[in-house]
Amino acid sequence: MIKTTTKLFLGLGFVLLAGVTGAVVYGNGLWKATSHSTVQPPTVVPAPQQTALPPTVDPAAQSSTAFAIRGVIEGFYGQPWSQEQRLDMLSFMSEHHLNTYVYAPKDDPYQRLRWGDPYPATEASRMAALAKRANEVGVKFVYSISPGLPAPLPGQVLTAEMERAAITCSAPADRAKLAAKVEQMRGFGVHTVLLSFDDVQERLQPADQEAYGGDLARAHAELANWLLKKGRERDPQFMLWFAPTTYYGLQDNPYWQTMRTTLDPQVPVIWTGEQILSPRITVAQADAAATLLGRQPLVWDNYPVNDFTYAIKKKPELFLGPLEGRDPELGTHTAGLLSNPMLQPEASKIALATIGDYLDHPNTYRPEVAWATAVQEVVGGGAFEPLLTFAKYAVKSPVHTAGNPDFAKKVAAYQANHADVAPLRAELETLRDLPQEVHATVENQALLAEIDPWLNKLAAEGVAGLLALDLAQKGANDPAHADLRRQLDAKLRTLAGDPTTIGSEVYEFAKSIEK
Ligand code: LTM
Repeated sequence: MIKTTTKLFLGLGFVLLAGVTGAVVYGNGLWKATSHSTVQPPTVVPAPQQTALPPTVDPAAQSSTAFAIRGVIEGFYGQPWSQEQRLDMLSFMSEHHLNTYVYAPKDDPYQRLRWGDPYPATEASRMAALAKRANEVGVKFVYSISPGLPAPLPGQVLTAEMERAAITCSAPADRAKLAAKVEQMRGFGVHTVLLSFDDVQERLQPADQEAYGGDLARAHAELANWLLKKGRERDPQFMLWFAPTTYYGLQDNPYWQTMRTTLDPQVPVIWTGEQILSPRITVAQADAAATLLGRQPLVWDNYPVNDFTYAIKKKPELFLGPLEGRDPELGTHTAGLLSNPMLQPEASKIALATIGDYLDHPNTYRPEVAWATAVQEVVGGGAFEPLLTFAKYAVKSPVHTAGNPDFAKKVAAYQANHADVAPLRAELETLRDLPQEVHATVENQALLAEIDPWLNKLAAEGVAGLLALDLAQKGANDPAHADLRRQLDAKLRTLAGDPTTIGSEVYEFAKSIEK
């Protein structure tokens, strides 16, 4: 039985707690949120043939279950990565079995709001340099273009100019602009383009209303088919990928019905899993999505992306845990997997290194082992244990819903027997001293600059935890009791006022003693 709640929400400021699954769904823009109790794939449309990408690493060295497309999609909202960060990331990717980089920053105006304008000289030479580096290191460079009318972020106002700039899919002039942008990319050596209609408004320009009878999916699919044909005329290597407006879930819908019957079967289609931020992605889900989309899905995996912790939660978090919850056989049931990273490229490398391992040899992937290796590598020399201690407080995420189990055990032992306080105190002292320890051991300065706010927040929580323990060990009549309570209250107030979020279990422990 499928239980369906369909709601329309305008704006990004939205979090849906999806019933029994406990999954958190973040919606950007105008979108449909659906909760499912079971998966019922429709009985239509055979899966079309997949177009295999040329491998960029020696296939003999790969496991037979490796994903064909193993990538990173810079597809988040917020400050895009810099040129230097991207160049460095391309090298990192090629060392970590990651063979595809998709350029899709939501906040590059030429990628989205000003999609119709070619890159001016400076930006064009940067783009050319990126494509060149990608080619040199054996990474396929894919360019995303998002010509739809953006769904506004909270607080963002859509201007008349934005409305005008949005594509009219049937208009020859707009099609020419799209083809010209593809041509500009070809000039940089880019042969694959992702036509992105994620997070756009589900309404067509007036001329398209008429041309497509108000059918959004038809407008998108016919534009994509046209672009594929046009691109191929000019470039035999040209490939088109497609990010649909409905890009998650397992509920059949009119948009996907049109996609699977109308969109050229050679075009891989993006899907983020059962949710936008999917805790699990299974073979059964991928197979159901393949039936619904008319082709194996190209997974856009929203891990370790953290843009929504800024834009929606307004409490920035880092996600430093390994990839988890993806079936080992997924590589042969999908067209590939692209990981959407965090705003912080260095910190993202921890999860990305584990994702590279998973995508290359999913059958033997062990998250904990891959994680320790990744942390060790990203430190850049020196001891890695302090950074690992820090990372353990930043594992709670859409793919891993528990906090640090070691800390939980120490708290439980203390709560069961207050004499068993030493391990908890030692851990809190470690947290208090962690900024110095991490700075003394981590050689990767860029990483330190990225993580410092969270490092300092965690240390402050450690101090609060120590104050809480001191308070708990003083009787109410002790002269120091009142002063300790004042200090703890003040510390907790400061912590609560700082939106930087990490190690909330430490804060919760201190708060529980304060009460
Ligand atoms: O996931 C997709 C296809 N689109 C957007 C991403 O750009 C964004 O980074 C993630 C996470 O907030 N959510 C989306 O819906």
